[in-house]
Amino acid sequence: MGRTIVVGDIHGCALEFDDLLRSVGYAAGVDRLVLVGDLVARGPDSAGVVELARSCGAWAVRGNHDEKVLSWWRHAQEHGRRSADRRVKLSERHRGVAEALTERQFGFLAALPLMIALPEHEMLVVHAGVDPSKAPAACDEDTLLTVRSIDDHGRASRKLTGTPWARRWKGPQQIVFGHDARRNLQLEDFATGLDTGCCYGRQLTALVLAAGEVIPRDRAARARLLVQVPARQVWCPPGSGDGPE
Ligand SMILES: [Mn+2]
Repeated sequence: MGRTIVVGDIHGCALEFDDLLRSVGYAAGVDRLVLVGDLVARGPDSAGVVELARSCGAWAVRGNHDEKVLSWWRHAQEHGRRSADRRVKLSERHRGVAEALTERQFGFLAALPLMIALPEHEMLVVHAGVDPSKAPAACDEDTLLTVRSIDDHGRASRKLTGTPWARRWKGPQQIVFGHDARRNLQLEDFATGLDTGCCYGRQLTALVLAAGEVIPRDRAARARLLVQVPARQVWCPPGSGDGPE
């Protein structure tokens, strides 16, 4: 049994995804690769990312950007692409992704769950997070795909104002997530945020656990399990009206 390598939001950064796999010495068929979602959009090569994930047999949870292009594809499957173009509004960048992905790549994204439990590491993986006032399994899809904060009324919110949900979550499971590039790496007692904004020219981050290793609660010990590669360039300029999401 190999290691478990959990990778933050890739967002179409296929070169850096490949750099990271080399950097951790990923062994195909031995190590388990788990992606926190948002494989697509913003970066230059969404299809390349999905293809690499698929060919590695990666596990992944669905992110909000993956879900966006999937909503178009599901409609297209049932009613045709022309109808989908009319009925499912996509931004320019999501339209580009929808045009680039093959049926097989869409099929890979469509099969992704919202949550992956890895009991041997005492860990859950979700894209955005959970509402800390509920059990993870009781959280709705919108929360799992978009939550960032807990507002003044104690409600889960997708906004950056308020307390990071990860700070409020008190376990018992450790939750590993992405989606919050603005807050960058988050190391809380029971949660680890891996979206370090690769598409914005920062880093792509992985958390690497040995077989059966329980994810450490100690933050310094957890930080030592991180591997980062730098972005090759700024793929998505801040201030382009397309800021961290
Ligand atoms: Mn996201």
